[in-house]
Amino acid sequence: MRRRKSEPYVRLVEPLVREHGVLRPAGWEEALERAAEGFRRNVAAKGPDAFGMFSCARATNEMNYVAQKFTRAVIGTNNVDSCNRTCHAPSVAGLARVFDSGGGTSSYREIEDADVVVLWGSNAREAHPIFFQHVLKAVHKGAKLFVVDPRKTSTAKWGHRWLQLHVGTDIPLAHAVAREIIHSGLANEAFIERATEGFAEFKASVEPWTLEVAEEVTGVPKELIRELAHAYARADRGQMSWTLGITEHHNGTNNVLSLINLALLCGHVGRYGAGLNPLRGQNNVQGGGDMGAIPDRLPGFQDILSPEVRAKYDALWGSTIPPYKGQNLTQMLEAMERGDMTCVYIIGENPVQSEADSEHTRKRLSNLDHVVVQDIFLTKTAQLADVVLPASAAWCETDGTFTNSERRVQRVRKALEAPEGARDDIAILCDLARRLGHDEWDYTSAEQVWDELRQLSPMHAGMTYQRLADLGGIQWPCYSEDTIEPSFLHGRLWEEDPAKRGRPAPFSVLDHSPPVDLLSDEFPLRLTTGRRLDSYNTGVQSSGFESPLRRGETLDLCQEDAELLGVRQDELVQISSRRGAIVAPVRIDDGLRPGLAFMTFHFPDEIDVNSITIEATCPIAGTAEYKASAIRVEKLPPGITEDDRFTVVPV
Ligand SMILES: Nc1nc2c(c(=O)[nH]1)N[C@H]1C(S)=C(S)[C@@H](COP(=O)(O)OP(=O)(O)OC[C@H]3O[C@@H](n4cnc5c(=O)[nH]c(N)nc54)[C@H](O)[C@@H]3O)O[C@H]1N2
Ligand SMILES: Nc1nc2c(c(=O)[nH]1)N[C@H]1C(S)=C(S)[C@@H](COP(=O)(O)OP(=O)(O)OC[C@H]3O[C@@H](n4cnc5c(=O)[nH]c(N)nc54)[C@H](O)[C@@H]3O)O[C@H]1N2
Ligand SMILES: [Mo]
Repeated sequence: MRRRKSEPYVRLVEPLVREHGVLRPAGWEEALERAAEGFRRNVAAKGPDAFGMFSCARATNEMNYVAQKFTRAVIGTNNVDSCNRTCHAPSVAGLARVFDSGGGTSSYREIEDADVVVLWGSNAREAHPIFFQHVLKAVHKGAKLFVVDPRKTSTAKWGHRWLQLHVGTDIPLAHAVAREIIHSGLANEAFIERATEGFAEFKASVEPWTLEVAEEVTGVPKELIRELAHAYARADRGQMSWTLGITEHHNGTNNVLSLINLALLCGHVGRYGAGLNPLRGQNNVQGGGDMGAIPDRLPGFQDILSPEVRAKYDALWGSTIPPYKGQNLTQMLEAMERGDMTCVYIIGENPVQSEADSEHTRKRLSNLDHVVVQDIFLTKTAQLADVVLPASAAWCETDGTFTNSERRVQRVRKALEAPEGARDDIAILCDLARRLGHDEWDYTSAEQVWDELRQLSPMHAGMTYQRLADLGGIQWPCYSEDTIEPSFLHGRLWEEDPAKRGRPAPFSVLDHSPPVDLLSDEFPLRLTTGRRLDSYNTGVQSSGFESPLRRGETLDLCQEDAELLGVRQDELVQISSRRGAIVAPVRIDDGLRPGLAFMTFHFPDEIDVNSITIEATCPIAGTAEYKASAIRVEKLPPGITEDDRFTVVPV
């Protein structure tokens, strides 16, 4: 079978501006002036909230600090966000609700010392291979690994136990685990009494979820549910890690809260070795949020609604930060549709291919008066822009810091010169700020930016570049230059003295809510989407190379479903949802259950999977339900050929 291959993206080395509908090369002076003028015009016409910033989770902390400062201090709005919205915003929201801080609670070293590790909705073997090495070290030392995933992933193959639940049934499963722990007398009553609140209501709410009921709803045999409950509760050091199988749902935050409930029940938080750890997505998505590239927090996770916090920033920045939360990425896209947001500055994001229901996103962005895209490649999003600005690649061509999932801030050093014609992300932002009337914007080094941040963010205050280099990175919080805090968070919950213990951690009462895109006779199969080791997100940085590992996009089905549909391995089929249709080859995967299909979103130039996903979002966090769409799979109708894989057929 002939397969169409994505072309590699070519590095952007000169700015582009749109003229008579097409992008043409321009000098930096012209492009920057066009970019600045468009922002000026839109803000003058409709006010600062007509502006939106998509900041870059692959770029440094310093660049994210400058991007959010530009949004707040130069433009005057809090409309700034990043791809954290598409993945772990529910983790941050859930953890912050219970513990006042949205970070993962322990360190990689502690995973190695755990005796039970649960990977819930996470394919760490492929998506977090470095973290997974730490898990394997724990396994070698005797830890028991449980994997909760609807697919038998390569991670699940390493698990001692694999719990194959139906997509979207995580709350019933977590509730049944909780009920079993309570009924077996394994709950940590001393911890519950001392450090939590709302246990009685929680206990009553999980009472209906017997092992039998849960087996019926989740598809996981009750013996396995019991085994997970007993192992996790009896563990001295129980580690719970989760990723998008939990968060990318219309009720993602509630899913996260259902796992936090289990840790509270067993006292598996606030101690060395026990913890709750969302494995973050892009290399610096943790740092982007910490730097305030989110609409409701200033750098250091400080509340935008606090007048004292804003006053501190305004004093140093000479700004007037709006006293209300900005729009998150999901809300910004809605504001574009309403006409309330008319200009956007997108740094290192490719929303046209990464957002659910991509046709809808494309329309929303196409309607804007002014779109500026700053990237290292001419992405499909950049192709819609009015101005395209070529940036240097943060990971090898700039100086700065990144923050990983264990909250460790580490130095990044420039190893290569950026190609001639590309400019540093921070330098571009400073130039634009000056054109918008802020002559004082003249950062000459990443360290200068970092030292400004350290003055404002207590949790970073003690991390000088020198210390970061000497210690090989430091986990936040780090309040002063001569101290290091414990590797885990929330030790306060174990304090005897109530004053030191602080706010109790609340249990959450949660309802089961099945996926929004309902299965029906017309759309009888569940499609879940995710990652593979060989490719990266929308493929911009990983497309166009040959490798035996790499097989391009496929529709993965189990043998039984393939036989029912009368289709074979490699046969092209049409896949339709309530949004549209695509054409892709079948791959038989016996790690799937009848009724469940899997695709990635890594090859959108060949097959645009996000043209069929649903954009139902979590009302608390704004994250889309990428993990559950309803589809129909058919043999190719007569007349449709391989070339039609590009066509979105309206249904
Ligand atoms: N190689 C590679 N690594 C990456 C990336 C990449 O593109 N390629 N992307 C990075 C990014 S941005 C992120 S956010 C992370 C994501 O890392 P992961 O979240 O681990 O990756 P996914 O494959 O999206 O989803 C994880 C698993 O969720 C399962 N799942 C689906 N539905 C459900 C459900 O209802 N319940 C449960 N319990 N599980 C379910 C899927 O079967 C899948 O195996 O990876 C990062 N690392
Ligand atoms: N169907 C489906 N869709 C999904 C998901 C899913 O599981 N299923 N997962 C979602 C998740 S978790 C995420 S995080 C998103 C990812 O969505 P995006 O972040 O939109 O996608 P990426 O492909 O990672 O795009 C990153 C862009 O950053 C640019 N870039 C890299 N380094 C730099 C730099 O230093 N400076 C600048 N200026 N640009 C740079 C790259 O060239 C690329 O264009 O996709 C989401 N979409
Ligand atoms: Mo992500």
